[in-house]
Order: sequence, then structure tokens, then C-alpha cells
Amino acid sequence: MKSFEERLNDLTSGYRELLSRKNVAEEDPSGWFSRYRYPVLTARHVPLEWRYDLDPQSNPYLLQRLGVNAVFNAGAMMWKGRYIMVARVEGFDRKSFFAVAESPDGISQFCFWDRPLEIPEWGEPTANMYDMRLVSHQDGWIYGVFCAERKDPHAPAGDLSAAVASAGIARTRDLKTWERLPDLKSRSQQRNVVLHPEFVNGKYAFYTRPQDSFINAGNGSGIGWALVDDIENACIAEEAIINKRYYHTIKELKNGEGPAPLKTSKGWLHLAHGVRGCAAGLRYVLYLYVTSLEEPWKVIAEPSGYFMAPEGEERVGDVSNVLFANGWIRKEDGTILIYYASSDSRMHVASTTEAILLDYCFNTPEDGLTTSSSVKTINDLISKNRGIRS
Ligand code: M1P
Repeated sequence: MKSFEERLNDLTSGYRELLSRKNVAEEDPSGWFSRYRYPVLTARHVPLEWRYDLDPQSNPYLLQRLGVNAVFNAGAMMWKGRYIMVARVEGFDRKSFFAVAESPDGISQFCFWDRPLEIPEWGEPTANMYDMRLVSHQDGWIYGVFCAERKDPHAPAGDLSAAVASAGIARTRDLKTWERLPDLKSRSQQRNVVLHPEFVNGKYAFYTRPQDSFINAGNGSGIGWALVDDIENACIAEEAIINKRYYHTIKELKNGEGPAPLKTSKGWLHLAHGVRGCAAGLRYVLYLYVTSLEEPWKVIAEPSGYFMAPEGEERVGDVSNVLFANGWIRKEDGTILIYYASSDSRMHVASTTEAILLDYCFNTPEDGLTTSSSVKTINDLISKNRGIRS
């Protein structure tokens, strides 16, 4: 059996090796993006100090005391020249919490800050907090909007899984100390709520995802849009659906806004997830759409189908067949780093540019919603290509 010191050496050198690993870009045949080969943040990136009691007196076998199950669904932003993710870290005890990790180049060497974030409670304590969308708002604050999950107080006796999802709101100026504001008040349950980075008609604007129950969107027919007067007492009076779900598409069952949209010369660029059902369960893919600069609630471009779907080892994890993204960073040169999680287990990064994403959004045909329409679109492309080539 290895001694305490030998085990500590092994653990420390393995950890250092993981954190110093350089990442490698692999271009997708579509030309839309490059995936990076290695996940950028995983359970193994969580500091040893958070998981092991490092005192040989109280832990002579150097056993792990607090296991981390997964690191995923991270918000992202630039902060003081560093690439930052606020990740959802899930313990073996199934509780998720938030932790900041930073990297010098955004594609490798992500390292967690000293301690996980302490987000103050508001109202009934939240059993689970997850999926933070980070937004540097025009008002000068950095906001974190996340899902606050509590046990359903109206669940029948014996039902220990019914839950209520609402949008928790917290804000900070330094990413370390967070002020919790009241949860967003809404008639329905809410998940995947995102704050728009600018005031609209002098008000705060939210992308919402109304849902009938904790899991099912039900009558919640897509991504919503709501204006709010007071962020310190945010209340949705009216909510309009701006990006609908459709039968037999990648977002038939559910969809949800990803990170806050990016402002470009051609419109607000949005990344979202779409969910469909199949014999293997739910399948989550990522898609893009663009809304008008003047009226950010009006969709002006939406390519058919998905932009990214789970591939290879991304397909397997705690909740398999899932890609989910709630963070991206645009660099000054127009490069966009998309931080996405696979199968509710780990974080990856893909790299692309604003120019490519806009070209993709405005020049990829829309979904005609029928087989005949899809075949016509392919035949039009073939005819165009033959015209050029002959
Ligand atoms: O398990 C997949 C995802 O499911 C939920 O997303 P949605 O509400 O859109 O179905 C969230 O719990 C998310 O965290 C999770 O990744």
C-alpha cells in the first residue's frame, strides 16, 4: 500500500499535468468551427484541497472526502485579461454550486480560484443552483442569472422528486462577492433565463423559458422575452414567445437561450439549445439565430437544424446525448470561443469567428418543416453548383 506521501505525490503530479496540458484545435468539416480535443474543465480539475483532507493525522490513507461528480454548464466572460468560466460543479451529493476558473488563453490551463462561490440565499433556501449566465450589463454590474431549484411544496406526500424551477439573480463587481437579489417573479416555472446586456426602452430585458412543470415545457412554447422595470424586484408582467418550438425539428420538445446574445453589425447573435425526444431519450443540440438590433425580440435569421451536436465521447455521460452551452467569449479580433458542456459531465471549447457565424446564420437555408421542402433546398443547391461548374 502506498504511503500518505506517495499518494500525495501521485495526486499532485497528476493534477499539475492535467492543468498544464496544451489543447489542440481540430477543424470541423463544416468549416463552421474547430473543436478543441481535450475538455477544458472536468471533475479532475477541481483542486485537491476541496476534495481531500490533506492532514495525515485525520486522513492517514489520504482518502477523498468530498467527491466531485461533474463540472459543466459554465457561464463565461473576459475579466482583467483572463478567460473566466463560472462553472456548475456537482458533488457526489448531487448538489451543484458555482466556482470560477480562469485561463490565460481560453483554450487550456483552466485553473479554479481558491474557493467555490458563496451565493447568498434568498427566500426558501435553494436545494440546487445551476447554469449561471454571466452578463456585464450596461448598468455597470456583472449579473449572474441561474436556475434556483426548490422542492415543490405542493407535491403529493411521498413524491420526493417534484421541484420548482425559478430564475435566481445575483450581481457582483469583482466575481468574488455576490449580492443576491429577489428571484424573478413569473406566473410559470422558469429555467434558462438570460439577462439582455443592454437596456431596452429604458428597462431590463430577459430571455425566458416558461415551463409548465420542472421538466416539461408543456404550454411554454419556446424562448420568451420580457421587460422588467426594477432589477431589484424583477417581475414579469408580460412575456412574448420570440423563438418558438416546432413539430419535427431539433427543438420540438424544448429550447432555451444559451449565453447572452452578442451585438454585431447585422443583429444580435444568439446561441441556444434545442431538445427532441427519441427512443434513446432526450437529445440536446446547439443552434443559432439572429434578432434585430433595433428590436432584439424579432428574429431576422434562423438556419435550419443544429449547429453543433454531441460527437464521439461527448455523447456519453451522466445525461447522455446532450450538448448545452451558456457561455461564450468574443475576442477583439472577432474570434468567438464557445464554451459547451457534453452530457452534463464536462466542459469543452470550440473556436470560430463572428464573420463565420453571421455568414452561417444568414446564408444557411431555413427549415421548411417538410421533407419535400428539404429536398427542394438540396436540389436548388445542386442546380446552382452545376450552373457554376458547367
Ligand atoms: O440534462 C440536460 C439539461 O437539462 C436542463 O435543461 P432544460 O431545462 O432546457 O431541459 C437543465 O437541467 C440543464 O442543466 C441540463 O444540462
